Amino acid sequence: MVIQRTFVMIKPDGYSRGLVGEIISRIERKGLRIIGMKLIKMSREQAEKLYSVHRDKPFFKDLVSFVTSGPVVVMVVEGESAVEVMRIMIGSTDGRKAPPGTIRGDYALSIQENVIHASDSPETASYEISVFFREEELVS
Ligand code: 3AN
Repeated sequence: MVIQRTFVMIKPDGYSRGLVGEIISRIERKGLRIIGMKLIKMSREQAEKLYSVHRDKPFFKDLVSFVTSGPVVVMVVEGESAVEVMRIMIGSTDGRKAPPGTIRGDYALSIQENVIHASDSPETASYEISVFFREEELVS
């Protein structure tokens, strides 16, 4: 058993399309536990921190504009192999290629507007969690 924490964000397109309940249900039904959750309008500073690995990519500016364009739901999700399990549940980055049954496979047709983000490693997870949550805000 490896209990991990991961950072999950329902992006502005997921929020505006009314997919928050569906996504939370999938996470809960899988058996993972939400131990922190906020509905926020992300600041530019938070967005630049979240996507700092993409700072030099041509899509960085657009990406920051997109994630700050409307409300997002940020979550800390905990459970057995939570990082890998959430990555499998969300599907690959390009919604057109993500398999049916995954969140992006079922709800996204775009690379940028792909409904959801989840950390890609335990190290990234602890960094991303720290951008949005203080330890005291998480339930144990
Ligand atoms: P993932 O979200 O699957 O981990 P990353 O980390 O490669 O994918 O990319 C982070 C975010 O950057 C993606 N969710 C997407 O919104 C955006 N992105 C990635 N690649 C592209 C691209 N080629 N064009 C536009 N946006 C992109």
